[in-house]
Amino acid sequence: MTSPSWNPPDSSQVGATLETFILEGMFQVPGATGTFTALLNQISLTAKLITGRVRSAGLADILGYTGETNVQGETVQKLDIIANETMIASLRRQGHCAALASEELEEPVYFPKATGNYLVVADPLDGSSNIDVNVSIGTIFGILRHDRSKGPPTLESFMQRGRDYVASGYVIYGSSTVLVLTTGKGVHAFTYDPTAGEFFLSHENIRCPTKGSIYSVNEGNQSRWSEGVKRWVAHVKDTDKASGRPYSHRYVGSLVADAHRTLLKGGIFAYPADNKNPKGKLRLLYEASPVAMIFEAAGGRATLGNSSVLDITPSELHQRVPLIVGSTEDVDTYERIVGEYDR
Ligand code: FDP
Repeated sequence: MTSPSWNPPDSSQVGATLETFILEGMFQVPGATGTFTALLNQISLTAKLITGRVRSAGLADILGYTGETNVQGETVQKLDIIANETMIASLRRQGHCAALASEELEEPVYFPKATGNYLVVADPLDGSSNIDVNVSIGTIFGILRHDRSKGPPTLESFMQRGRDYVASGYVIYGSSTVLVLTTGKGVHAFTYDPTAGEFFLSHENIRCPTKGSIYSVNEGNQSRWSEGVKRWVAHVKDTDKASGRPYSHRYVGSLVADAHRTLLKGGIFAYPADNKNPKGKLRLLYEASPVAMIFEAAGGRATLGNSSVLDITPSELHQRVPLIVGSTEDVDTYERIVGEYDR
């Protein structure tokens, strides 16, 4: 028997902790007060706490449904509630976040004692249909600026384009827990080491490949799609050696998992509008905009099908939109084919 040629790296040598990384970033910003840095640290704490609950869900009897439905009309699962409450509790504590809009709450929750000028939008536990079957789920978040000269935040304060978000990220609770973050320039991933209780920089400056070989879409929706979307799916499944087709199909059904794979390996993830969800299924503020910001910062693309996700100013808190993200060439091809048939 040969001895193993690979030893697991000592995570403390792989890179800086998330906290150090954020702090080092802060020192490069003249006049930074530390508020934004502290808010990011609260979000990282939230991710650690939710990781703990996700990892022990089977033991702690918190899997399964509560029997209630959330504002989207979906069945609420116990972990959804736990994740939502964890997020509220950690963001409320230090007063850096003035208000939080969450997928689980009809209206934003305001923190009147807060002095910070940031708002957070979040889907505390994304991919809830995958909780009970041990498949990757996640947390998605965006950080928005609030202009305090206009008074305390209101619902209107959240109606900001993704392009104006200060930062976005997601946490994937997969084979390991990984936090992916951008402040607009560069995308970095931090892997959680439970023995140290820290996120360590594991993927610095992620670039989404310009072209991939995987498409990700819920094919069960085929009969509800427009002609353009049907033609695009037929295209990626066609054989053409020169353009690397047919593509492989992967669909987890948790946005974080499908987006994360697409970000690292390239290709395309699409949740287009269909007859059942004529405006799209995914939520603009706390799903589409944060994910779109990450893809664009990593050199990928994010589109509604014919225009940029990051340029839409929301009109409602829980607004739904189509979302197509991925490698630039693959998203260009989607827009070209769908545009040709769905004028
Ligand atoms: P879920 O309903 O399980 O929470 O946010 C909604 C979401 O998951 C996304 O994570 C996922 O990409 C999508 O819906 C899956 O929808 P379908 O089950 O309709 O494919």
